[in-house]
Amino acid sequence: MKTVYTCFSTDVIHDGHRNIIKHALKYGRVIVGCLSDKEMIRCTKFPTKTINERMALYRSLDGVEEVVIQDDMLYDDVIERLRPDYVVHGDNWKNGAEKAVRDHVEKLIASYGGQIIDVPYTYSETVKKVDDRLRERLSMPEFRRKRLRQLIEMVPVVKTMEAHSGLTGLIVEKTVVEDLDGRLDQFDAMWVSSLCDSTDRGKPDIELVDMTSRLRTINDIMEVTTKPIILDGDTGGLTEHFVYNVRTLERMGVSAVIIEDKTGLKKNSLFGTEVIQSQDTIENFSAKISAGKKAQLSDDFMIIARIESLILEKGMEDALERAGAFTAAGADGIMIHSRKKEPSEIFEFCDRFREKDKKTPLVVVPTSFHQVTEDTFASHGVNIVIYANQLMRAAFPVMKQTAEEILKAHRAQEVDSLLMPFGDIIRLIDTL
Ligand code: SPV
Ligand code: MG
Repeated sequence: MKTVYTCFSTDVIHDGHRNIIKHALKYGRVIVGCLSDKEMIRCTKFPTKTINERMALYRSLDGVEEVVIQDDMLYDDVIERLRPDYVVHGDNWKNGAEKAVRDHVEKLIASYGGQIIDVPYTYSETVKKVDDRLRERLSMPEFRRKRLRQLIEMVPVVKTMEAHSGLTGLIVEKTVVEDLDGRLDQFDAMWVSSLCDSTDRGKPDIELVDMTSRLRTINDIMEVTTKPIILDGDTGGLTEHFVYNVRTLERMGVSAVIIEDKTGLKKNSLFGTEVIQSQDTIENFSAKISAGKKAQLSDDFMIIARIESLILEKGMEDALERAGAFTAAGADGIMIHSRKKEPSEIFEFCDRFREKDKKTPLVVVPTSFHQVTEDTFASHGVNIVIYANQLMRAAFPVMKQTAEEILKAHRAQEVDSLLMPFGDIIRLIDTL
């Protein structure tokens, strides 16, 4: 009897999947692969069911003999293990993002005489409705809020990109790339930066843009995305205000707020000691964290403590002491910041923190030490990497140059090659 293999990466079974199984059964015994969480996420499908629930779902389908875990979106692991005679897939993978995967699989199985069967993709109203409903569900507060904690467990590093508007939110939501081997990748979460949110309004990053305005930015982003949001909460403000804001953020479906242990008029950390910045005491800041945790209603929301000791040149011991104290006060994660180009103090902090604490999530913002890759951070125990301002900094120079060129030429033709064709912008924007 021949072996037929098909890989599923879905939480919901619809006619399209049943059709695949029906075709597969014509060729032999059917084994279904269940794509692992981390690979499903890289393929832009965030699982709303656990891997065990997905496997049970696939097992319950008529005609399925066995369900196995597929841990590589390129099929290397399962093909080596099972050497299927046939790999069955919807023919939509002949084009678009999955084409490289198909080419790779075809080459692998051809080496021992295996074959691909492309089944016509089921483009039906019900299939579309199931997909749309899943997406809508993911955008609901209760799903979005818990997604950050889930990601921390599921992926090696939560890749987080700043978004400061609906448009930049869409870019973070929808940008997918293929690496040299054809593996897809995408961002996991969004950072709503105080620096970018202020800059977008032409204002300095000194807590001048108030929470009401920040909430409007978050809402704009939420209306068009599903990925989890980490808010840059500056100092958290007065504890009496912070507790209200925690509840508001939770209710909206924000996953985490990061507050920094500074006090008084906040200045952006990248100024370091060039401007006057004062650090809060361990006692005060711990009390703020505890009050926030007490106010919180769900188990999903995270309050992450950001330590500014390295920025303010207070030393490694101070940073580590604060990390221990803030974790004891209830912080769900620690963000350590540095503005040095050289990453050794960040690595030392992470390594020494991890000697004592294996679990509490660690967050870094590599703006200055941008040469470090996510893998290297992960090897030092980092869980979340935030690219805090790159989209804003990318747009600004091009906008300025465009304005200058039009002024000089007294027409717009000269700048056209700098610009995205309008059709591409329109395609980025979803129509309901
Ligand atoms: C921000 O993005 O606003 C931050 C990170 O707080 S930093 O600008 O590096 O201080
Ligand atoms: Mg900030």
